[in-house]
Amino acid sequence: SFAASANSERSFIMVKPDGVHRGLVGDVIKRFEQRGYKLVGIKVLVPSRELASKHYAEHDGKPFFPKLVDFLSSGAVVACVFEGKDVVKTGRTMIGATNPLASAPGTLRADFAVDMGRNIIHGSDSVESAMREIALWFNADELATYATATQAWVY
Ligand code: FUP
Repeated sequence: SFAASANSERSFIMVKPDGVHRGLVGDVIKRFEQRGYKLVGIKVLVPSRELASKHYAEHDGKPFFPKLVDFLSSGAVVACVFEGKDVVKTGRTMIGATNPLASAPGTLRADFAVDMGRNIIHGSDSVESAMREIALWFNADELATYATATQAWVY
């Protein structure tokens, strides 16, 4: 059934430095577009250590945190906001498990990665995380509102 509120759910999806370095930006965006999700925000930047630390604040204090911040701020990332029905949960399914060796075949991490520290992509793990992350990485005026054919065909 049609539910406008569910269709406007948003997730923060980011191609991490290893994914950009390997030229996988298009592959990641293609998967989300062909599934029927709408790209409403996108930017390329080299994150500061401060931004990387804020993004991964939930891991602050864990043994791998310093290397995680080093890695995320080591090169360019492509930060995206995708919108559509159940995009947070479905996006996580499309991305796969944190450890690519444990990711289901057909997921982005299984198809493109073998190393937990180099798993090419980030996706918000809850609607609450998505709202926090989108506000951290984007200004409100960097997110577009527009119609797509996909909305009529898929939903
Ligand atoms: P995910 O939500 O799948 O990206 O996973 P987490 O938020 O749990 O972890 C974020 C990143 O930290 C992972 F992409 C890889 C890194 N990590 C480690 O290096 N070691 C760990 O034990 C857990 C995570």
